[in-house]
Amino acid sequence: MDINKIREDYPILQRQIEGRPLIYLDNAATSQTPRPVVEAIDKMYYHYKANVHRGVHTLSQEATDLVELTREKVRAFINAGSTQEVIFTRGTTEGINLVASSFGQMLENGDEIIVSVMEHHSNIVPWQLIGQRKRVTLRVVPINERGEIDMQAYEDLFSDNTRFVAVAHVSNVLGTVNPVKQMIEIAHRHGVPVLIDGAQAAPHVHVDVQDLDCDFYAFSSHKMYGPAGVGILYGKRYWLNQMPPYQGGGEMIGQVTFERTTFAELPFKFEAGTPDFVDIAAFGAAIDYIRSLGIDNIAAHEHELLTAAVDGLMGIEGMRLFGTSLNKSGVVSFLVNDISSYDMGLLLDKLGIAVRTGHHCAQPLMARYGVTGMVRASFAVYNTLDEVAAFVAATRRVADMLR
Ligand code: C6P
Repeated sequence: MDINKIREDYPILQRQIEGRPLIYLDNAATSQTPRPVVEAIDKMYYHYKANVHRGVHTLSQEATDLVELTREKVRAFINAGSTQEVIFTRGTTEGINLVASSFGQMLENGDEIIVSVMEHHSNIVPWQLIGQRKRVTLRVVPINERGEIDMQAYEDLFSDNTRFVAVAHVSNVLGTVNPVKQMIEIAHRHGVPVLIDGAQAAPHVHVDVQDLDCDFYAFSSHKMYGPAGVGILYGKRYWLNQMPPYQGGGEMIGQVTFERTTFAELPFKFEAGTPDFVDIAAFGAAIDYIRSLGIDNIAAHEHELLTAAVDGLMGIEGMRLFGTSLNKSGVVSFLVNDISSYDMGLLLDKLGIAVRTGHHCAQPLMARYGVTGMVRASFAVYNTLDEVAAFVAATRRVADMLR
């Protein structure tokens, strides 16, 4: 891959921050958007804007075709068996809330849900909300010092009351790529369905939902070079057919009377209201973009950046890295001595470097490590080894200043 050529598709990367070239290392929060995706948004507004699935007129049919084309692109991207299993949402958060809220109605008092200690709040709080209505408890899988799931402890957590497992494919803080295929196999041996939070995996690792055999898989477009406001929930037809609708409204119905309503077929049963059809269509362009680069090429490049960053940071006195699993995606979280993550982030910004600081929406994980926040750098395909070197040098400089 010619990274300099790739960078030309991102005008934002030409920006100066505090008089220095922007080095954008907050890709796990959101990635930047290349020209073909922005052009797809423009094209929708300029030529195809019409509500979808509702009109006989040409514009509406064309807009509908573009949305359904994205559904097919997503199906192929994650190798789902059918487009009926691909639901458009607003993002990972909404996808998980959909499952927690809908599947949650089928749970009983005393049931247990297994999550891991490295989950993002999006994969903790929706399950706790069920617990407010029913006596459902969370059982939490611990991790070892490298930030890897303790598989024996995971297996030991299953009981006769376990009804669901919800785990991240890739941790947004540690970068750990969890052995989800094995975790799903274990859960299925106990007859328990599994939701995978794929927010940090879909942009970086090859996802095959049939090979994983997961029951649900949620992810967000805006972390995948796509527009904000769109997400995907994959769900096995077997479960989606049994689950009650998440929201009511237009599009999700079969027949409505004041006495009784029947619901639409999948996937529309779970898509109440007008979807974000402009951004959904543009998400199709983002998937084309990733496919044209090749997810394996992206992963290999990010791994090179990660290795350089880890090697460089380890040379800084007082450096503490969090998440040292061998199977790790392009995320590096750290603290230097007792320098607060906020101070470090603020001063890195003065040097033009965008990193994320704080608890990363993973407070239980922060508690596990006995800290309140970390500094996190996360990589995307357009980052370069020179940027990594500048980031390491800037971190050393700030650390020396604040020591
Ligand atoms: N993590 C981060 O900086 P949404 O906001 O719905 O697109 O994604 C939520 C989400 C769920 N799971 C994981 C593992 C995530 O990393 C995220 C988003 C961002 O780490 C923003 S908090």
